[in-house]
Amino acid sequence: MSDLIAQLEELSAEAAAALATTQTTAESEAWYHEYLGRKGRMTAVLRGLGQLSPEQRPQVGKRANEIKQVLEQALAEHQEQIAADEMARVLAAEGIDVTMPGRRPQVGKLHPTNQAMRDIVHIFNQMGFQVFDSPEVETDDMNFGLLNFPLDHPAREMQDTFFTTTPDVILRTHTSPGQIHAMRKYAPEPIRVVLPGKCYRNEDVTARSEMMFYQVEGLAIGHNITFSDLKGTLLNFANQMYGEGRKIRFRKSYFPFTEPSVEVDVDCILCGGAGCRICKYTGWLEILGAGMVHPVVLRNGGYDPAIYSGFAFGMGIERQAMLKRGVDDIRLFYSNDVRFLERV
Ligand code: FA5
Repeated sequence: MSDLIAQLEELSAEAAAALATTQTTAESEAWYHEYLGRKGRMTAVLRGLGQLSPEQRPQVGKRANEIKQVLEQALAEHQEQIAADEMARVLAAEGIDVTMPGRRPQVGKLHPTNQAMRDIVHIFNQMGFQVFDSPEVETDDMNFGLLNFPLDHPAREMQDTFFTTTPDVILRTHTSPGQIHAMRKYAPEPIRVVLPGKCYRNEDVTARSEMMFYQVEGLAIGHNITFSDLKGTLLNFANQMYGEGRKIRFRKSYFPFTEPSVEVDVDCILCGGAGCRICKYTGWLEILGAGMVHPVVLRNGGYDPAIYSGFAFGMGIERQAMLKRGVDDIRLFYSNDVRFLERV
């Protein structure tokens, strides 16, 4: 028995010394097969166990297991060291200095139009308005006729239209046709919806006007909805969008689909009403158009104007983003200049 243990000890010492001389992962694996593998030298020595008495076998077996564990542990540590050395050699060859600070990864962010759209929609969601999707390509009737723009009426020229080669099919000039879609879907149920989306107008591009821009439409229809509801809703919006304590003012206006119609201003977020370049020294900034839904439009949507009333409003999203972020040229939004997109 002591003979076998002595052989194991000797093999263990030899294996440990041999392990220290291996320098690559492949060499260390060859070492494993030579000493600890199924056909390795340790297994060969342990074949002698069969000649021992049943009392002696467990003692020798126990010692063999201990030696095996120690060698396996040594192999694992040695292989880790080899891997670290190999990595260091590769890095040194490539000239990489791992102690240098890393480069900040470029992360994307929402486009300012999308950010403003999400802010606006979120505010109205909290007031119980749900998003309603409606098409960007419309019939002339949806965009104008059903919204009470009489044929050949000069009001149509308020919005210069892009026509398509298909007669009567146009790119919508505003999100208001979505009012008809929403009403026809839900009438006679009361509704509160917001309709965000792209609009197109064939007009000269300037610092304030684009050919393609976004609007958010709002529509509430029910019993006893009054102008005060419109005012309360928009004041709440202005406070959340531009900060608590905002004042709003209504100026009379004209839209064929609302009666009465108003344009709504908020007190200048830059000068607080004192007068500055942004508000053109008026103290006020225009933020949207609105009014009570015209009875003809209610009827076209499927609501009886004797029973139902409603309000609607529509705002330009880029214009809201411009006010909030102090951008003075709408053309920057879609010129894809990364410096602008990073700044706002
Ligand atoms: C309308 O489009 C009405 N449909 C709004 C409305 C809805 C009134 C519901 C009443 C009830 P207007 O043409 O004023 O109105 O446009 C509304 C807003 O869209 C403007 O205040 C402006 O913010 C934005 N807008 C209009 N034209 C452009 C343009 N060319 N470029 C960028 N924004 C524009």
